[in-house]
Amino acid sequence: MEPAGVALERKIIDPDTYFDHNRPPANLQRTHDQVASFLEKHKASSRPIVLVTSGGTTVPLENNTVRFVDNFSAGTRGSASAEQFLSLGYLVIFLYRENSLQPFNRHYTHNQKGLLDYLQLDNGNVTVDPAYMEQVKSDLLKYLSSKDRLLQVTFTTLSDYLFLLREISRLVAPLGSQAMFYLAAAVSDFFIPSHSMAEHKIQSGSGDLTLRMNQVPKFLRPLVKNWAPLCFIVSFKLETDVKLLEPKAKHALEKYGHQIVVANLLNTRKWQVWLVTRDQDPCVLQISKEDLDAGRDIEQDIVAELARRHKEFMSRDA
Ligand code: PAZ
Repeated sequence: MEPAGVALERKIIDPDTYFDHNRPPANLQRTHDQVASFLEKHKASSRPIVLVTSGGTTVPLENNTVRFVDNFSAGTRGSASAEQFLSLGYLVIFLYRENSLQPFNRHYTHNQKGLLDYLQLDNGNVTVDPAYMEQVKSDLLKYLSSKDRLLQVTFTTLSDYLFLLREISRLVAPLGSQAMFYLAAAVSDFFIPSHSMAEHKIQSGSGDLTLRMNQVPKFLRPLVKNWAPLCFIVSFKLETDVKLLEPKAKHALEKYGHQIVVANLLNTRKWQVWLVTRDQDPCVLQISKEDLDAGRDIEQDIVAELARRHKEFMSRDA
């Protein structure tokens, strides 16, 4: 049965034509230049590189956007993973939803405590509260020692994300197996094309609102086949029904031909994931409740395992 108020139209839009009919984001050219100079700066380093995508996408309901459809993703997975990749020596391009969590800073911008809660006034000088000194020092050291290898790029809407993903993929693609794509962003499956959208704020005077949304083209296909065919590509699959998780992850691998799907469930994603490949049984990674409560991130294990597999992938190519 269709969800109330939402009419699903079975019309698949070709990924290639998507870009002809939607507006590019204002930061597209700037991002191109920043990524190109980041790659140039680190050209001689021979470090592996990863593009981490993070956070949810918004889907506007009006061209002059007042309202939009969004999703739950806070960017925890992506930002924690970016930190782990940096600690393993990777160059990281972090493509994240504006105002979602960022590597290192995420520890000071979450709901329970903000930056000011870590500070105190000491005879008119601002200092770190001694209770948090060790933590702040450790986060600051990690940040300072890796920020040169981190490039952050923001998106807000689904369309921004897709344009930026294509642009960055094409720039990174020449690095071949040395580059990993870690596609943790929660990208909307449905959208309203610009030409079918209301131009101005939808008025409430005419009663209930019925939305007709198109299916977002599957961009993993052109990414794997055309934009970055030689790179190591890790996609993510989120479900709420455990029965669907493995079959859908396997189906994606068969259909797109990339290397790994990280599968997770909405309610257990912070402590359990499955790494799914085409020809092996899924590998379960999980951490205990005690570790989770003590602040350990499962991303440490996910990234360590993926980096190991990426190394094997690179060595096959050597
Ligand atoms: O951002 P977050 O830490 O709250 O959630 C992470 C996640 C569940 C969005 C990610 O692990 C994921 O599964 N991304 C892909 C979602 C999907 O399009 O199926």
